[in-house]
Amino acid sequence: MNKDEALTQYRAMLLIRRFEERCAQLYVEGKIGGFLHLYIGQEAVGVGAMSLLRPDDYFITSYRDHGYALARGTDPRSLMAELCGKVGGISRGKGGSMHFYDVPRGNFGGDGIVGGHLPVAAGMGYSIRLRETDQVVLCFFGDGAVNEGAFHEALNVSALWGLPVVFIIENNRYGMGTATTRASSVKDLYQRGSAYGMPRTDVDGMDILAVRETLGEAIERARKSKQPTLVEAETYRYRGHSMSDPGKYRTKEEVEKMMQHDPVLLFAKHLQEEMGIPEPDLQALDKDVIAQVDDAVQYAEESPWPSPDTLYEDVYVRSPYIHPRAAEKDPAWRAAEKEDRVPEVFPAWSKAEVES
Ligand SMILES: Cc1ncc(C[n+]2csc(CCOP(=O)(O)OP(=O)(O)O)c2C)c(N)n1
Ligand SMILES: [Mg+2]
Repeated sequence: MNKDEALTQYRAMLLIRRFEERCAQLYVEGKIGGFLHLYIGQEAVGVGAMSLLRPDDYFITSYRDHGYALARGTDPRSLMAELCGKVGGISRGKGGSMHFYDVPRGNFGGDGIVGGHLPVAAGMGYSIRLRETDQVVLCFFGDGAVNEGAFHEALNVSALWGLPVVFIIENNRYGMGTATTRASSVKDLYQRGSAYGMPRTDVDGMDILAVRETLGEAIERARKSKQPTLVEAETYRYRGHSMSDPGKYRTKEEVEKMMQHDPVLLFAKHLQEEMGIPEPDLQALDKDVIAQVDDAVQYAEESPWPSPDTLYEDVYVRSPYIHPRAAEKDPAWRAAEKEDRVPEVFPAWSKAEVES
């Protein structure tokens, strides 16, 4: 990583932190409604992961989803407007915090059902195989999702069919108020991959450099060898599960102790000590990020509310998959039908294809 790349990633981590600090304020002021789950403390995972993707790669996430979008380059203005339910939002204000999408950036959205998006990630990987491209899918989820049936279904089929998906558990030690140790029969969650013969590993999720190294290998394996990987990133969320969490399941001392390994501070130290970047430069960057967030808030506040006439828009996709009888006459359905079948014998990738 050269200096420019390192500073870009540092800026992305700061942007997530400052953006979400403002989100918390806006929520208290009643300007953001619904649920709001903050990613603060986990920035190294999302930023490290996004820094490795190609523009044509995909990702899909749980409801704790703002950070990945910002790291992937979604405009903070359109994200803030989305969280405020305004028309200028990336999903026209109808997705909100948990359900916005940014398909041009390969963002297939947040999902409120724990583990519900893992089979979707497998489907995305399957579509890559059918189209015979070398894209990859990153699928982010929490430690709580590993106890859902969908996790096991998705891992099994991904290993069986050789789907190019990297499954990333962000073990932040709690699923709502339940400690991971009270919910999982095994301590090392990544070892669950052994049941499906899947390559697996864990990584310090507070250290962006370690995250980049580990995920870099997993992404390469998906791209070149069409093999999934299960990665467990050990991390910590500083804020409550959502804004309504009283936090009685952990002590203040525990949170403070974890904050000593803050991913932003850790990376700042690396930038100063190993890359010779002076502290005032990092402070100037922080000021600039704060100004960018102020601008995003102003944009969101000035953006209008969606008109009531649009209430029934964007609910269903007019798709042959949803209306098969009507779609019989539709040429798109006949084309789609071909892709919609799982072949009896899944075509093996030839050695030449893998190596090319
Ligand atoms: C299938 C399902 N069960 C329960 C819930 C309620 N719920 C929402 S978030 C959550 C905790 C998930 O924790 P984890 O997967 O560790 O993610 P984190 O919030 O820590 O990022 C639960 C139980 C849900 N949304 N979906
Ligand atoms: Mg968790």
